[in-house]
Amino acid sequence: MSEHFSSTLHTGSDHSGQVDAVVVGAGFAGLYMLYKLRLLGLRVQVFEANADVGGTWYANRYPGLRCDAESVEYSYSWSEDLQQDWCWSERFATQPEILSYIRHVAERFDLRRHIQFDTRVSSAVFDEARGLWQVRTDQGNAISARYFIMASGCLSSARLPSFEGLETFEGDCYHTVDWPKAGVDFRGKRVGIIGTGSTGVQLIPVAAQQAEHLYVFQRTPAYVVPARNAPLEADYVSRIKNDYVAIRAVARQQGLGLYPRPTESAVEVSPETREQTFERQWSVGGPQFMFTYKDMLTNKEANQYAVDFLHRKIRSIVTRPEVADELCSHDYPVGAKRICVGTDYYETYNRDNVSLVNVRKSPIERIVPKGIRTRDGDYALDAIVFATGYDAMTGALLDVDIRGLGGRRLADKWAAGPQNYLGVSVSEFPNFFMITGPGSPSVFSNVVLSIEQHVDWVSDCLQYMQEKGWSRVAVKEQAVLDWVEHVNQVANSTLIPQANSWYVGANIPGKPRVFMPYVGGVGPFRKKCDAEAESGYASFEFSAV
Ligand code: N01
Repeated sequence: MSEHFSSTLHTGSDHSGQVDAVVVGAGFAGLYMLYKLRLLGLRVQVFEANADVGGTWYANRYPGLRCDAESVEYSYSWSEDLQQDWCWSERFATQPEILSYIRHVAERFDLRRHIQFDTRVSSAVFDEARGLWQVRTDQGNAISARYFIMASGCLSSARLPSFEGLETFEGDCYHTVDWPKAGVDFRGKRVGIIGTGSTGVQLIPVAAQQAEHLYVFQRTPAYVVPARNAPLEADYVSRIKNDYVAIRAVARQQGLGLYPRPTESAVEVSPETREQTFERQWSVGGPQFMFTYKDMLTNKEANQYAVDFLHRKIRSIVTRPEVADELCSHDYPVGAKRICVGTDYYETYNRDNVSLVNVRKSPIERIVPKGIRTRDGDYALDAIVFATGYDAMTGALLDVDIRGLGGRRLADKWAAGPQNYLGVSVSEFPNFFMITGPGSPSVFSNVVLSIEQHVDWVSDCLQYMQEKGWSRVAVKEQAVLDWVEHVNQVANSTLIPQANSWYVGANIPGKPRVFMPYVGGVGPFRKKCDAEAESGYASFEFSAV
């Protein structure tokens, strides 16, 4: 269908407050979902909690933020004109560049008029008699919709650990997920950053250049590979653009939807070859370090070779041996927490104005008016930055009070973990869809590619229903049970569940420890979704009411 719309298309809710679909979120997922629903001729209302499009790329503005997937891949593929016209300037795009891309898409495809900003959906309750979702927002909207679609992102619900005494701190506090639009000036300040995941790793080198003194409060060392970011050369871009359709087609069948699967095993090559190959990947930079050998995430020995290589690198960069030791992780396989991609991360610890505080050895006891108190002493600070991550994958979904058949709350149904089918559908929750929900490749892939796959699947399903004259769809319980078992089996055949990561909800006290993303690869996942559609959606029940 054409990318441009005729004037007969619907623009949002009518006067009775009813639409065909409510979509939550106007990031990569919500915008494409909106676009596809409009192609089906549906009336769509999107609610977005932020003041503009962009989702997590709108909220996160901390200095140093850039994508850790290559720009030419981390972008929409559904419009050939768009991918030909847009020019990424760097290998790994900065947050402002990604945000301007998303804004461009919203304008180019005239999507804003369907979106109500500064509006958080508070509840969605399925009215069984009418077969409609009753959706309410914090701005007083009450709207009914045939379909309710959560496109709220996997990493959008911020997590602030409950540090005692936080309210007594006399300096400034920031969470990286809610960074002031005007920016922050750390010049002349003593700054503490808590957290060394992907976010902390990007922020720390930049903050160190400004702060009078930077204290990094590290509980678990990350494995960090250099980004080796650089401007994109015109020849490279034109080669990609000439071949974009084919490149995207290949990516859709690959493991993460990004890099070709390696074929060699780390345990079958000689130590010299292994070292040279790791060295080559290190000099290329970027997260494909994890794609050096095919068994790095499945074989302990293979993984340990990679860990040993990274430890050697840390020790060769960090000049103070005792600091280098603290930066080496020993308690989880590399890749079992998402590998971090940084610029001058380890080099930053050679600066005189940077101190690493090991809060595993000496835990943070409380925040005090003048700074942070650990078991071994106080750190005087003017500002504290929390780079403490997200209630990932389920956080944003359960922030909304979603109730299905019999008034059952999604939060109760998922008390033991996010049971669903293909990461998209939950039994007893008719006409409810999630984009890149738990149980799908989502965060364990090029998430833009996975978003497109899920959105296409949902819109194909709705088109199928239109053709059949059906208006209600619900997944069967057995399909959910089988899928959850499969997701776990695949995860358990790897080393990935072995870390206390947000993949398993370990960063949230009380969250059930369940492995959430699907790690079987985007290609196999797509095949399963396609097979479901080709079977006439055999795992689903349809009806006219
Ligand atoms: O969050 P995290 P993140 N006391 O949960 C520490 C994506 N992302 O925002 O590991 C002390 O990974 C915690 O320590 P520990 C990417 O997918 C992408 O960094 O729990 N420390 C950890 O070090 C990424 O994986 C980009 O022991 C505490 C840190 O806080 C995901 O977002 C950029 C603590 C949290 O790390 C999440 O990354 C940024 C406490 N009480 C993020 N509580 C791109 O480049 C927590 N920590 C695209």
